[in-house]
Formats: sequence, C-alpha cells, structure tokens
Amino acid sequence: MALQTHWIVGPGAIGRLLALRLAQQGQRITLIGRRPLPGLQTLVTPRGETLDMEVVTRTRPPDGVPDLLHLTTKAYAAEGAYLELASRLPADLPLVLWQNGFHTQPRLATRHLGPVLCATTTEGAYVAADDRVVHAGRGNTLIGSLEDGHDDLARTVASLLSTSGLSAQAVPDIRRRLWHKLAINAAINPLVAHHRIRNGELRDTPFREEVEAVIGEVARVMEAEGIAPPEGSGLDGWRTLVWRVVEATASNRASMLQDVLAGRPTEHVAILGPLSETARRHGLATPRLDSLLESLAGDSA
Ligand code: KPL
Repeated sequence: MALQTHWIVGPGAIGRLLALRLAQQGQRITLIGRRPLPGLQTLVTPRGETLDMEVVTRTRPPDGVPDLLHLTTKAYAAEGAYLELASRLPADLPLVLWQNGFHTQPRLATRHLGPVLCATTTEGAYVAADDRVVHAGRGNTLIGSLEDGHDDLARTVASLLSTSGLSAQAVPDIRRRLWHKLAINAAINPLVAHHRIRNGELRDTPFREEVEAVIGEVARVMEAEGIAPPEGSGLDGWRTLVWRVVEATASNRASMLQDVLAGRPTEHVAILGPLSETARRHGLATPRLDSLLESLAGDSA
C-alpha cells in the first residue's frame, strides 16, 4: 500500500511535527489550518539542529484527494474539522485520528466509512512561532484501529512514521492504549489547569492527595470497564503509571493548563467525559471527576 500524499488538518505542535518529518522523507504534505501559515517552516530537532522545509499550507483543502487524511486538531475541534471536509472526501479514504481522550475516536470511527486509525503519541513538541516547531523530546507513537481488519494499514503508517524519525508501532489494542493515555491526562491535566501549577507540583501537599483521589476513581472505572493498566494491576498499576509521568514531566505546563492560561477551550470533555459516562453506565460514583469536569466547564466558558 503506497502512501505519498497526506493532508494534515490541525497545524498545532503534533500536526506540524508530523508534516515536517514526513516532508523531510519526500512525502507530499498539505497542512490545513484556520489561519494562513508560511510555507517555509523550520523544525528544531531534539539535538537543537534546524531543518528548513517547504510545505504547502492552506486555509481550505486543495483540489484533489490525498492518500491519507490526518486529523491533528484538539479533540473538541476534530468532528467540526472532519465534517467540513467529509462531503468532498472519497468514502474509502483512510483517516488517522491523533486526538487525546476517547470522545472523537469512537464517534468518527462510526461515522467515517473508510478505514479509521487512532494514534496516541508521547512525542514532545511545541509551536515556537508561525514558522517554527520545536521537537523538544523524543517519544513513541502507537497506532491501531478500533475495528478489526486494518492491521496492514496501521503497519504501513507506523513504518512510514518510523522512517521519518518518529518512532511508531502498530498495536492490536489501541482502545486500551488510548485509555492509558486518558488515565494519565485525567489524573494530571484537570488538576494542574485548575490550580495553575506545573506537573511536578502535584507531588506536594495538598495536591498529592487530590491526585490520589482522582487515581482511585479512575482505577475503579477502569476495573469496571475491564481495562488493565500497562504494568502491575489495579490501583497500584494506575498509581505507578501516573506518578511516573508526573516525575518525567515535572517541569511541564500541561496542555490543559496552557489552554486555560491562553483563554482557549480545553479538552476536558474528551478526557473526563468518557470516564464519567463509563462510571454512570457501571453505577459508580465519581465525585472528584465530576467536580473537575464542572470546574473546567466554568474555566473554559
Ligand atoms: O500529555 C500531557 C499533556 O500535557 O497533555 C502530559 C503527559 C500531562 C504532560 O504534561
């Protein structure tokens, strides 16, 4: 399966990182966003080298059809962005969803008729200027489909990413992997956004107890839904996962905090919503998660 032409919708940090890494490999890229962006873009690598590259940037989709459409918008903008394009896309066009949480993925996987892959990444990147993205830290990307039957496509995309310098693997259990990331984001992002603190401050009193309380609720929801943590089991497994990420990202301002500080909408619905809905379905009470959901709805209103 040859993939050469990519439309990347959502020129945030991950969208641009993807665009520039794939362009560097000779892939034909069109980066689509709401604002006009310079075609000459600079990628700063984790080693501090700069790579200048021309990519096609558009505020509207160009004529023609890509081999692959990547949606790299924030979770709350993904469905809108998809719907704007959907009527002019071939029904069988492969789609890759790069959103956090577990809100966009099941909805678009049902709506889109072609193959839908989901990707979850730990690559660290930020946009430094309209023409500059910094690849701050190397991570890993997992790709798979929520439905059976797209393993070859997932392998092809993962291998393309790896060749482009973004380590990636196709996985058979992407749903579980997305929920792992969701657990991390649920335990860290709403609290740091609400208290306006860096990730590492969660280790201090009184925030530590709040994190533990959220992890407790997350662990119960996950258990009821049959989702095991990546390592260990039960509450301890989820605690290990979350505290390891807090430690590794101690100096970070999490994405949700950056959104709140910039007055942008946050991804709270995509991250906390699936946990609340799942808890309700299993008859579980999640007072901490509910109150974070409520306070973030106020913060980003
Ligand atoms: O994914 C993140 C985010 O900021 O959204 C974490 C892992 C919490 C790092 O800050």
